[in-house]
Amino acid sequence: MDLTANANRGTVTLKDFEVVACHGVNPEEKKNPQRFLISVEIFEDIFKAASGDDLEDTVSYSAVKKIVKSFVEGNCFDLIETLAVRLARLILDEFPLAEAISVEVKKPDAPMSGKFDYVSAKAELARRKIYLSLGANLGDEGEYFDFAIAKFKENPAFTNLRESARIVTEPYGGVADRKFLNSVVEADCYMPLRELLDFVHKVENMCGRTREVRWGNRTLDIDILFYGDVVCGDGDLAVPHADMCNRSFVLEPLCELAPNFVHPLTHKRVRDMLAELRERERA
Ligand code: PH2
Ligand code: MG
Ligand code: MG
Repeated sequence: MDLTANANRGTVTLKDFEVVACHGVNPEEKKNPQRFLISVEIFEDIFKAASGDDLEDTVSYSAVKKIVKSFVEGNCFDLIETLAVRLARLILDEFPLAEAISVEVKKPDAPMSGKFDYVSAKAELARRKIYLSLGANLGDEGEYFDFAIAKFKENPAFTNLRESARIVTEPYGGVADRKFLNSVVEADCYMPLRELLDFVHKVENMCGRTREVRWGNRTLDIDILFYGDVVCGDGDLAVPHADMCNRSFVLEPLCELAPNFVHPLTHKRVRDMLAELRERERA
């Protein structure tokens, strides 16, 4: 984790908590329980907890310990990677105050030859502010929007979800010839970026299938505008969205939610991107 970004945050940790359980690829490991040492590091605003000296304002390490014990004992995975990732997600689901997490699973008695301290797997997950653009120009656009919002809300990886006002916009780009409904969604999201892309494609497809029967053409489009301050140009995945500075149907609802969000490449605020677009449109 980046120490400077967390310099006024803090961590609560549980280190090498011992649980005896049955994870492993080996059939014997599934039969004979062995030791697992679990370390959890939770990144949060510990200064808030300290100022009120109140357990309600922090993540209780004893509550974390309880969850770790019951999850590690109550499951039986082949891989310690699976155990680490599933635990990390579960703890973020349970504790909204946790902003990021690192979970390390050590297996000191792994059944293999040679002298070693332990084998281990570590999972790191962080919640990031994400912004998504919703657009549709066929069928009952509002219904698709409602469906997508419901899908996001029922997935625990998304918290603090907000949608901008929905606006009717002229088609942009010279291909579509019907007006669009557009909005922007903000959320805190701990899904890795690839998984988020797969998830929004799944939601689009779910609408697409229904729509093909009921409305004909493809309608709901969900584009990732920002994924925290991450910059990614990986094949089909370009984040931040490459054309957002030219799209008032994106910048207007985005500005309603996050006027001061800073573009990680251009370092421009959303409000300034919108003002510059208006200026170019007038010229
Ligand atoms: N989406 C497009 C192309 N053009 N125009 C508007 N107004 N709204 C959109 O969502 C939109 C568009 C391709 O995704
Ligand atoms: Mg699009
Ligand atoms: Mg798209």
